[in-house]
Amino acid sequence: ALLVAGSALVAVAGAAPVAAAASLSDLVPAPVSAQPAAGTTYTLPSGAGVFTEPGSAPAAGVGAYLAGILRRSTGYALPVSAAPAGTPASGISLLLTGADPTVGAQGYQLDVTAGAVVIRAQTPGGLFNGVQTLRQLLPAEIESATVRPGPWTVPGGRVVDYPRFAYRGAMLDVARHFHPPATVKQYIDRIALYKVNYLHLHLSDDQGWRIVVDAYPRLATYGGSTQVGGGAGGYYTKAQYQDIVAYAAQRYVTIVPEIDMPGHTNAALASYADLNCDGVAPSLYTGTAVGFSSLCTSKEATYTFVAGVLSELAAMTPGPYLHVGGDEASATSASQYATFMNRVQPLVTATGKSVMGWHQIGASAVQHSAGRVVQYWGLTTSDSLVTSAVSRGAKVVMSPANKAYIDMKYNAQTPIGLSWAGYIEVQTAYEWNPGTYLSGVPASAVLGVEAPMWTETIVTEDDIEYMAFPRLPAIAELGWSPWTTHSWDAFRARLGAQGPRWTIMGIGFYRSPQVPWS
Ligand code: TNX
Repeated sequence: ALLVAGSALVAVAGAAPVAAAASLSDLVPAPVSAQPAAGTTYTLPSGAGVFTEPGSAPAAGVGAYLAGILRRSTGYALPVSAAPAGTPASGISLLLTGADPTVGAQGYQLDVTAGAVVIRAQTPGGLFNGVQTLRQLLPAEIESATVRPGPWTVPGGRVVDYPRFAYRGAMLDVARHFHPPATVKQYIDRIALYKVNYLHLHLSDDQGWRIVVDAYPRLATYGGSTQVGGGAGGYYTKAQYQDIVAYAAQRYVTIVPEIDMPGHTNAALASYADLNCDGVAPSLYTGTAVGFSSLCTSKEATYTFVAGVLSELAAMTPGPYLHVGGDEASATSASQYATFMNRVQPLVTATGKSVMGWHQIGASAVQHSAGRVVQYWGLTTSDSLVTSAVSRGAKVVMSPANKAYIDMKYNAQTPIGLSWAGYIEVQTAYEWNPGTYLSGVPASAVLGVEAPMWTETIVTEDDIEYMAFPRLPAIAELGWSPWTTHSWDAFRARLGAQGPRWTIMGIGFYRSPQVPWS
């Protein structure tokens, strides 16, 4: 309450050029531990440098990323160089030694004294997560694209932090409406702010095929030529896809590509008549129905096609997963579905990747393979398909549609979005525990969480941001923060303190009345 009162005072004095200091207690996601050093503040001097672990090109890359952000608003030169031996120099150090061992592969330790800021981690990805925390500890104006006066203060103290779950994801449906590479990159920047480390791209559906496959060129040129509502659609060239993958990797985000099958395939079926059981290609589809299309599960040509598509996709995807969809295959019988998946899953593992799919692939007739992940999107808190998969060793990514689907409307007045899974206000998105949500699924079987954004009604970058903010940070916190920190009242206050940052970044977020926006 004190903090809220504090920021209100600053708002009243809004004309003052002084940037308001941030607080160690306002971090989203909440850290494992944050101990303030009362009365201690670090102020970034104009001559500060960024010092990175000697000999580590990835650490230097994280340093360059941080300096790039800080230069825009501070106007300082912030040269990046190898850290000198001994006491950390005045400035910001990113080191791969000396972190508290509890931080593990993705965590970090952040120490702020009057003389220096030091982030320590065991991996460059851990440093990157520490950098996101440091951004939130600087005044909101640090996110400005133009030079601001500062002062650029950081509250003193120590943060030791690491994630609850290894997988914290967002999904973007680029099939229902095509979203160009620049939009995907912007979304990657947004999700990285909240330590989300996977972006699942839904690359194909009835309304469009969005990735070039050299062996089947009409998938993109014809299958990608429209979208919901009949617009021009589009697709990624291989170079564009690889550029997105590389951009994501620089932000420690792994791309999970999805080719949805055997249903949700009208765009492919329209592009290649041979994939249809009757050999007749349907028309392109621009509506929003689901469950009407299927690859022909009894034709050998289908498996030649899937093998070709998956091998080209795997060759340009460094991440561990290929997502095969598998949802809403209503035009396919249960036995045809199992036959299909039992042919397709080995095609994934043959590429060296692990199978990921919507939880329907958990059916007992569908075989398990090492590293398999099922993504739960149902509306109930027990599911026999998930428990069947888990009993055979699968891990689960939790995306319950009535909690985590950020394409759902916030309320009846929300101008875009769907509502089949209900309205999802911020509190609804936040108030569930991914580790205990599904009965019979222990936390140890939960790989993490993902917030899917389907785009039947979501067309522009602004649409994406309006639906993602503030719910994406809520799901990100469920994936990152220890359950002991979970508190709606504390979260809404911390979330409210993010508002000025989003405004400065140009994010047109939903001003939920549930949140005390500062
Ligand atoms: C269901 S949930 C779908 C998608 C739709 C979405 C809209 C799931 C795996 N499939 O095909 O786009 O609802 O919210």
